Amino acid sequence: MLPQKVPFASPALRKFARQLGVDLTLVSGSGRSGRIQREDIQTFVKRALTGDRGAAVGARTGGSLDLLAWPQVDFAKFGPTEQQPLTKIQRITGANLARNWAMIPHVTQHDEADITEVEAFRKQLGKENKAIKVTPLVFLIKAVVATLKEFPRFNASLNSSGETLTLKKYFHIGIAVDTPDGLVVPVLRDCNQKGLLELAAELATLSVQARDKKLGPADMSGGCFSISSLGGIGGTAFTPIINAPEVAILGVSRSKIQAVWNGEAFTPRLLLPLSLSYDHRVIDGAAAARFTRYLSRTLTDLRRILL
Ligand code: CAO
Repeated sequence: MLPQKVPFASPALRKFARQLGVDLTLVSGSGRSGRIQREDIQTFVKRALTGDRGAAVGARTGGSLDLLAWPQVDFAKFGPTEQQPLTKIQRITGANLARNWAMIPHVTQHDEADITEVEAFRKQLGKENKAIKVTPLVFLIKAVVATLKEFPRFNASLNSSGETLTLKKYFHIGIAVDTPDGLVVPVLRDCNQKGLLELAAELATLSVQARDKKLGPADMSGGCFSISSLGGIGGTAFTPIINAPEVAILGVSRSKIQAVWNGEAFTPRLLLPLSLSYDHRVIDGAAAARFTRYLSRTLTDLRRILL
């Protein structure tokens, strides 16, 4: 086999290509002496996203999706329209989501946690600490860390050849934040070493920074596992897309009081819906069900975090 040509590209562009999962040997450079420009990578990704044959999203693993071309429709023929360009964040996030959805075999495990007692504790904390808003998400972060300790395979990354798993001994949790310009995922570091109030304060700071466009790449790198909470908005369940190279992500929907049979009578309990998407190459269904069961028990009885 002929050795692959090594393309000319600056270190910044190589990093950009790595983040998007683009194999530079497949990109034709339009610069001087075939040097690769940022636009060349963007065009390559666009072609891959629109299903252009030859632009292979799965190129790294040697496969091509070989999809049909994206439908070209003149919508104006059917009624009035307006063009709205995507923001830079939406374009970058979109390319990442498309790669992750196409390359990772996703399965979503749904479960729920009884957070009746946690909610009472949260309300109490809120009264005692008026300066800091403590939302259910902070309890989830602590419960997720305790669950990751119990199930280390969920705190891992698969290498690009799909042959080796890197297990992480640190607990950095990415939090999906909705901003007017699109979705970003800043990372809360060393969540195992921080208390609820410290995490609540950091989460508030990161959310404001995200919405003010003050986050840099360093704030969004190094995550082990992500949480996407739509609980403040509503809904009962959804399928979050894994944030590669992580191997799982937890989606959280809105908690609701429901009648639960306790063996003798129906009692009103506050139940929180959980949706765990996992990479089925790394995690089996049984392990995912055990993970969400453990997480649920931990949320119901937070003393388990001390174990
Ligand atoms: N059930 C019920 N209520 C919930 C809840 C849940 N699971 N989660 C949050 N809430 C409540 C909060 O307690 C808060 O109530 P009060 O205003 O009465 O105090 C309210 O909903 C709003 O919470 P919040 O959204 O401001 O705070 P948060 O800590 O839950 O979330 C953040 C912070 C940054 C994650 C969130 O603002 C956000 O951006 N979420 C969207 C993430 C997203 O888009 N994910 C989708 C990714 S896939 O496209």
